[in-house]
Amino acid sequence: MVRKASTPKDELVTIHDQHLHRGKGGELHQVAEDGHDILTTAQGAPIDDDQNSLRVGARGPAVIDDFHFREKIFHFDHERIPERVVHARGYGAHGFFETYESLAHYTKADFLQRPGEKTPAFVRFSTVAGSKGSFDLARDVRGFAVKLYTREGNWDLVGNNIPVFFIQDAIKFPDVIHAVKPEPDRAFPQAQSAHDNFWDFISLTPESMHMIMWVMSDRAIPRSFRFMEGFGVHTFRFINAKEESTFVKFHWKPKLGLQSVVWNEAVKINGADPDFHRRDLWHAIQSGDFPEWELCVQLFDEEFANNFDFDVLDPTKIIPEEVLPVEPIGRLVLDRMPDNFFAETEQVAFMTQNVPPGIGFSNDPLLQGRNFSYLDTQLKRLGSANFSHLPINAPKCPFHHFQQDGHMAMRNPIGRANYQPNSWGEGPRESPVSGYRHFPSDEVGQKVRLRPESFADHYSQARQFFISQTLPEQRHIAMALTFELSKVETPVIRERMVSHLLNIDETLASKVANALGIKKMPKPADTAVEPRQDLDPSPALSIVKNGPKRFEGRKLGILVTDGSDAALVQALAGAIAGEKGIVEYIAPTVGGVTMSDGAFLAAQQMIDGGPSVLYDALALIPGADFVPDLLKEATARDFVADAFAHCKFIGYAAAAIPLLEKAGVTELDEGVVELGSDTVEAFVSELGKLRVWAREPSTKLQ
Ligand code: HDE
Repeated sequence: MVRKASTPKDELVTIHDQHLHRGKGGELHQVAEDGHDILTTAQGAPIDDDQNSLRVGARGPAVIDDFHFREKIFHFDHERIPERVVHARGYGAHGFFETYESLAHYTKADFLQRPGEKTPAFVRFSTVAGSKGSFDLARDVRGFAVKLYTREGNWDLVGNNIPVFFIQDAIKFPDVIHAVKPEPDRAFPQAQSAHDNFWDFISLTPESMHMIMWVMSDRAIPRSFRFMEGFGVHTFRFINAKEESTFVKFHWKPKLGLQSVVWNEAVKINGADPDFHRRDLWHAIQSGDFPEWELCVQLFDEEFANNFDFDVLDPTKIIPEEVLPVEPIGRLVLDRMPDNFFAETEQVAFMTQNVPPGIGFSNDPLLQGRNFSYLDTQLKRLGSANFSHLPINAPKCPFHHFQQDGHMAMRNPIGRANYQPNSWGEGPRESPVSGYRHFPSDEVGQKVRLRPESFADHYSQARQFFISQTLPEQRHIAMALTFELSKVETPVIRERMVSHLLNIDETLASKVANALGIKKMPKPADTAVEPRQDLDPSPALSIVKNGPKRFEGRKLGILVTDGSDAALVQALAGAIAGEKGIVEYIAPTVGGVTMSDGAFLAAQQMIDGGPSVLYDALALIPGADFVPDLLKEATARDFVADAFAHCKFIGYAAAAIPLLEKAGVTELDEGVVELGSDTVEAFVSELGKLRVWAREPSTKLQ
């Protein structure tokens, strides 16, 4: 019998005459005489003293009866599970997927039948190479794994923020991952591809060249999870009720547009805030600014596949959006952080083979290998075949099967029948009508280890990606290659990479060769087929061309001191709020400042802890009397110099001119704007452009 106790209301319940307290998650706690929750052992025994272990006298030896101490330490000793062998560092959030229109014509997937239907979702973003504790701004691919809890089972779209991959066959996955991870004899470098083993493998693996262009581009240093695309990478199938199949490629498009940082900034962010990406997602969701993506599809049939320039089963190729349009079919909104990181984000088990009826696989050899791998990895990490019993992994629809027992079985079949067929009339049976049916594709052939000839062109789309970039983005690719290869100690590996670049773009190759001090240009690498020069640029591949329309979701850092112009600060903050941007104040101390009108303004950062790399744009509004102090601070000078070097917009009050000069910002451009009551609005409306790339050649960073 459960009845509510009287004090305090709605919190205390009495069950079988025991007074209990209901916690946040609905769980019950034992209650002490004075009303606080009682700490218990895992067996439920209330604990009297959690500060001292049990011993013989105050200074004597510990005794073996101390089951509380023994249990506490035992459990602590076992708190860790193996980190993921790849994608170890990640951050997840809950949300929902909302279907736009019925896709019944293409797929019987239940969650895509009814416009407006919402399906619960969990998403985990990650880096690939680094350990769980590595920094967020590594130059790396980002994982973009989505679990939709549909009414006919979980659908896991385990994608990346880059639409191609390093290798064409899953059998090479251990090699590429071994090569990028810390070298086995020295155990460094952590979370970095800038070392010999990685570039040795890559330079011996021409099929990775298209991916290398993406990984050396700014795609690999995103500003935030919120501003990056996601891709299913492989060709999948939609299957409709008539058992007809349509090929499909999946894309996630962020509603707020694409944005990345520059490398010099990434390096500094890693020092200033190694959790930059997870903090960003946390704050966005906690402040109700829910990130959103559209799920888009490219749909095509066998005929398109047969006529397309490349093999649609080859995961090192894309179908350009200009060739085959990308159509939105629904939206994903992330609106809730997990209650507990370990229970949800760490224990979530994504598996490419989790598909509901209506979604199927193609013969992409990378996808086929992945379908094999993900189940193994969950057993290794989660330690039991019952990992699907964990709430984050369990379907939210009813499920019924005869799987039983094993470590940590939390749900076993009820009744006598645990097999099928049985004579007891008990238990579930298969349904040929509504059950999952694999697409009955015709498959014939010899059992061979053979790479298809249609996978042989490794350079044409690498070139297409490169020529689709704006000039600053091309510069960044050249700089990234130069940086990475400058960390390679073996000259022959550097030269081998340049020989591949020659097949992609000669100017790029010579730029990198010069920057590396290679005196004699190597010959272009041998190619199986002649690289094509005639593929049209695809504007959809550029980040700069697909940036935001306004400053929404971005952060302006305002440098203030005592005596800052209150009216100007208020006008600026108001204009940013109008654009749905975020403002943070950086002051000499985190205690805040007294403004020109005598009002107090709280600061979020002190100058030492809030370098300008943490912001998308900056405003310098110091009080004139306090500028001489700022001029003496290296961090204040770096604040301005970095913002300028990273091509950011800088607004300044006249009082800040000596600071600009001291930071070496003397040649002003359209991105460095004096702020006054008449210029604030115009300054803020320009911020959506994010960077003044025209400034870049004059900075010393390239
Ligand atoms: Fe994965 N991958 N992968 N991968 N992958 C894993 O599964 C694997 C590949 C991706 O946030 C592992 O649960 C093989 C491509 C993401 O929990 C493991 C191959 C793409 C995540 C595994 C690939 C991905 C993983 C490690 C080559 C983009 C993180 C832990 C055939 C389309 C999911 C785990 C999360 C995780 C195997 C290639 C995306 C070992 C064998 C291509 C986003 O099973």
